[in-house]
Amino acid sequence: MTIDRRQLLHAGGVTALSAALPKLVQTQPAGSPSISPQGAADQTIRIGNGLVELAPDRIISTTTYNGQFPGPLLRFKEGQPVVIDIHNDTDTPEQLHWHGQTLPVDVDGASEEGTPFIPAHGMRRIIFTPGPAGLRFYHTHLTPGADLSGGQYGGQVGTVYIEPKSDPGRHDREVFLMLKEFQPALSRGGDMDMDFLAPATRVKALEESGESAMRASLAKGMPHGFEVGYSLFSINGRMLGHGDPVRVKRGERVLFHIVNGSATEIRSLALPGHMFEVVALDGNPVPTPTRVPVLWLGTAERISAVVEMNRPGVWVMGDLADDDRTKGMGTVIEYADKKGKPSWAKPAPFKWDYTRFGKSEPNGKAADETIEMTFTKNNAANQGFNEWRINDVAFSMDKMEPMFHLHQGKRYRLRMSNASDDIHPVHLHRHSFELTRIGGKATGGIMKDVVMLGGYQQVEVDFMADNPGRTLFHCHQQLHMDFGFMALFDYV
Ligand SMILES: [Cu+2]
Repeated sequence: MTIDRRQLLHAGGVTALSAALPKLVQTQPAGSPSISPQGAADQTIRIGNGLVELAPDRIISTTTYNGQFPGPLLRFKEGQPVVIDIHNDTDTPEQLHWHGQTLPVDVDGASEEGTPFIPAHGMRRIIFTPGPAGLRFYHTHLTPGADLSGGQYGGQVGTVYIEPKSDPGRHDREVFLMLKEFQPALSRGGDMDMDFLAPATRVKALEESGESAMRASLAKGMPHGFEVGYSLFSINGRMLGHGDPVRVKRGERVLFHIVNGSATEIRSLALPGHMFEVVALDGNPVPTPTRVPVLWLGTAERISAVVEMNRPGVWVMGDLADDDRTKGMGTVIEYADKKGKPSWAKPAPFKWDYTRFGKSEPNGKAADETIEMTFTKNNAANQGFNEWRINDVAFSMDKMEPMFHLHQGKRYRLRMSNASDDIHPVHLHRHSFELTRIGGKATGGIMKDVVMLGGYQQVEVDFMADNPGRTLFHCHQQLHMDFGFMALFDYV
């Protein structure tokens, strides 16, 4: 038995007991060291309301983990099971998703896969074996739809770091950065220009179908579908200028672990006069660590990058978008013995190309099966929100039917075609995938769990069906996900 009966009765009574118990028992992996289910948890997380002081005059009230933002940094050891108590002190059932880990469905944290909810004013004790090693994160996994106070618009985001069994250790220290916006509001279009992806190869047929669908919608008098914008921006829960600076010494090699914890935004990051040596994407070491002047992170993407501190001064490390940076999306890097106002300088234009971090020779592994996926936008079709479809089907939260049936042990290729002008950071639960083709360019060796798919572009990723059970695929842009951009895989 993996849950304390008294706690559970306190949590939700008999219904919760019968609903939660059979599944909880399965969460302890076979062969793992036995853990006393009655003992203290390794970690306790409380979901509840909290105040986040982004700046002295910018204190917001939102849902948080343990009353803080970001949630506590959880450090696990690869392969060493952990016991986690998750208490939900709110009035609504919750899901806590362990993003980027290869976990069973009953702990992954997605109701679409069958993970039990953490009941309102209740709790769940879960046990799992963390992995794979590297930078992961945890966040709520609800679909708030038009309610911009819910889901990942709030403060339920925290970093997970799973320590590898052997650490390469080519750095002096680690700094964790969580990028996150607050105070969302609906708008009609007006998104920033997102022309930063390379290669920029567009597929003409996708462009023609997407543009003609949009023209037809506007001709009928439809407005542009809602977008979300924000008025407050933060790194580690502080607006630029209001947090402690990152204090560094000349010659130090600082390993930054950066998480884009946004509900909807794509972020960039630069540190004037410095280069980022990207060593891992989504927590997984890349085949070709490469130095770049600018980082780009789609929603839920993570980057681990080493910066050699060789330009003494006081600097702003921040987003390229002036509007977002001046409203908080930045932090200060301060060298020892240097004082003064932090400097910002816009870097030269730079395109983000995943393949730069891949193998020079793709491995050419064949997939057992290729799954074609086409993403379309139905402009403003759902109460003014864009409706999103995968192969012409908008996901139904009522039916929750799997769209793709897999066979365990096979290697699958997802060939994703974007028939919209939006960038989609698409995410696969419970698996890592290998990037095999980006905008027509072959690559290999880059393992990720989110990839940005550019407007009217194609991306191919491969994954092994090695973690049976329902598996959720979705765009990590909350508005897209909530309005249809999800699909379930299951194994037969
Ligand atoms: Cu999307």
